[in-house]
Amino acid sequence: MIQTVSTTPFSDQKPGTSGLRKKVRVFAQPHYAENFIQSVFDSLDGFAGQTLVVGGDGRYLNRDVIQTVLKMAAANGFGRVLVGQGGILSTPAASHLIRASGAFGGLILSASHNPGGPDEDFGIKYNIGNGGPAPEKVTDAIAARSLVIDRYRIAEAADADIDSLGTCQIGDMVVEIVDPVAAYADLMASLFDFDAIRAMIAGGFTLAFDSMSAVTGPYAKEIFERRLGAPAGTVMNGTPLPDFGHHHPDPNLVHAKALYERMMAPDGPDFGAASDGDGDRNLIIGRHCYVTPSDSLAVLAANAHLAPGYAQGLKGIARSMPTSGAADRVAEKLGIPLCETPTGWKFFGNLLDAGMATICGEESAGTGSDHVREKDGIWAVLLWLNILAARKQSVADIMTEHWATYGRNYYARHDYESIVKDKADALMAALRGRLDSLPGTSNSGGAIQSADDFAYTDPTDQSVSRNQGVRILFADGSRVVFRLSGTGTEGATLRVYIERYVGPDGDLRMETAEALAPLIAAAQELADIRGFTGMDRPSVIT
Ligand code: VG1
Ligand code: CO
Repeated sequence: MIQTVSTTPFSDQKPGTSGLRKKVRVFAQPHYAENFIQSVFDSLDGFAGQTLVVGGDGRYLNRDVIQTVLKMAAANGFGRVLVGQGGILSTPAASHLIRASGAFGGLILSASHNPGGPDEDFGIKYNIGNGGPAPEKVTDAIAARSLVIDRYRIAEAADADIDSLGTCQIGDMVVEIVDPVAAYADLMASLFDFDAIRAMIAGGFTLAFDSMSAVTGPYAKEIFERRLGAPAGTVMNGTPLPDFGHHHPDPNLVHAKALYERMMAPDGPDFGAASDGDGDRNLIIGRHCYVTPSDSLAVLAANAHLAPGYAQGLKGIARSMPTSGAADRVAEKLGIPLCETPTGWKFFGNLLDAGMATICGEESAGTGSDHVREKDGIWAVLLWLNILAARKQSVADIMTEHWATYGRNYYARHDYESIVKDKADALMAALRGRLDSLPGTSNSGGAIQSADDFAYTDPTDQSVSRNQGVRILFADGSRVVFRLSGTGTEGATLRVYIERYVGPDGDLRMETAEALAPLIAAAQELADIRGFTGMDRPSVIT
């Protein structure tokens, strides 16, 4: 029995950088999730009888919303839904499943690196048939629909058993519960030299992987412990919990501090890594050697040919605008194109589909390739391990050699969290108002060469995205970038990205904070962060 339920619109359902993210209490309002899901379906064409993929990172509400999605998908005419067993699918595994099954698209239930639990965050993201996040034309259509929606369709049916592999029916629609890990692990085995990594581990190489009580636990145990032979216990916090054990599943030096301290200990492991709530981000730390995400992208691109899946070389590299230029120097040396996109993985999909890039990355600890259409935390860790096994060097030695070859992009991101939204908007408006007058002036950071608000034209479909972040470029190649986060659920977060390049002959051994001090002062002078926000220092530095 299909019910058509009358509803009224919510005014706050415009997807952000990566889907719709809200507090659980917002999502738990009557009709809230249903309105959004129906707005997604109403924005799509031609899915009757087709396959939809559904899964999430296991956070609070995941199981409930999966049942809602199943009943609404049946009522809206999908032919089949594939669900990860237990409702679990990491974001990259969902991307792979969409591609491998020829699905029409997928709904990924996650607020990614945001905390979970009854008082924390939930999210829903729609991915298209290439396995990647819906592009802006689709998310804009969803947002527009959400503002006028007046009904949704839902099947009256019992909850499906999502914990047992196998199939069941809701009306005419087949629900298939699939193993969330196996196909993904097979894909990884097809890209990397598992024998070499296994031999390295058997030879005494030690690693630690922190799943942060989020979705990668089952994937990491299968891949690192079972298939690659790392000892039990290599994977820490390996059981997905609805509240991530009260931790913030963001793999940075603040929230993955325990791993960092272990890696800096005298007898720490050779290699440490962590992933985020939904498994698309990665943190890489060698023994006594933290690798910034922007540097990690550059090292992975420079060495990818050492892994079987990339032996034929890269077609191109893509990075988001705020990500450091370290990858640009690798692209230059390899003689391949470098694309600069706005923040968010949805901008990489077209480039990957068109064969214009093989590897992509963001400064926010996301790296991935054309094997799926999402960033992929475990993939990045495996590529690092493959490179370490092939080069037989430590992470620290690889970084030293990399900087000696390409120079070093000193880099940091300063986040100012929980700012009152109006004040954050006023800060950005003031900055934008001064863009024309800044070039030719000087401040603590040096002489400003140019200043703009980043706009991007997609080279494959010519779609234009404006207002993607204010860039202040200095004459010596240094930069300061300002933008507001599009993934938060409370107030506003100002992100300030600071970068300074030092060539191979320069001082490559500075502390990052010291190398960036003049630019950090310049950011304060340019944006009057203290004046607008009342904050003396950032909440998080990555
Ligand atoms: C942040 C990051 C961005 C990333 C996005 C989704 O967006 O800066 O690089 O793609 O999160 O990552 P924003 O708008 O808050 O800066 V995830 O792992 O939370 O899906
Ligand atoms: Co994520």
